[in-house]
Amino acid sequence: MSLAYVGLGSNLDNPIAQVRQALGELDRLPLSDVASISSLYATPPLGPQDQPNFINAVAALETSLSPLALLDQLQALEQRHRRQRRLHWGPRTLDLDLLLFDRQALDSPRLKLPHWHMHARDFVLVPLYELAPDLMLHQRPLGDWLAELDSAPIRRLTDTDVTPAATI
Ligand code: ROI
Repeated sequence: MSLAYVGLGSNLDNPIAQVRQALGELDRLPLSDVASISSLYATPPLGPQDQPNFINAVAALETSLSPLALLDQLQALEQRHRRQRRLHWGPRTLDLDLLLFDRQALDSPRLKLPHWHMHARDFVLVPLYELAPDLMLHQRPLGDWLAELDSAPIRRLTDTDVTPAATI
């Protein structure tokens, strides 16, 4: 069994529902179970500003899949959400990023572990820190990376934003 962390993001077609549905779907992937999920966060877009805010979250996944088999599953899941990605760094219905896979470091054309630039993205680090405050990233504690970021614009959704989920 391996422990993988997956970043979720959406800013189209009811993003809260997209992310919550995807969390349920992650739990149903073959040889995989969701071990924990972060809160959902409303985050200002990185990249072009003329697009809606994103909803971001992170899930911890226990899996017996290999990193590339898991990546295949995540990409198939994105396609099932009829992912739209017409513009580079533009709005999307669902993004699933494989952030970490145990302590593996990988630098292949299809997959880089840890995920490229995650150490500089508050919409990844803030939910990840919720799940794994003791995690090390590139030999530094997650909290040190976070301290360097201005995560002020990120807003954790509360029960008034999100009605309780039926299944997760
Ligand atoms: N911005 C935010 N806030 N959250 C994302 O998940 C996200 N994903 C992206 C780009 C367009 C770079 N910006 C983002 O792919």
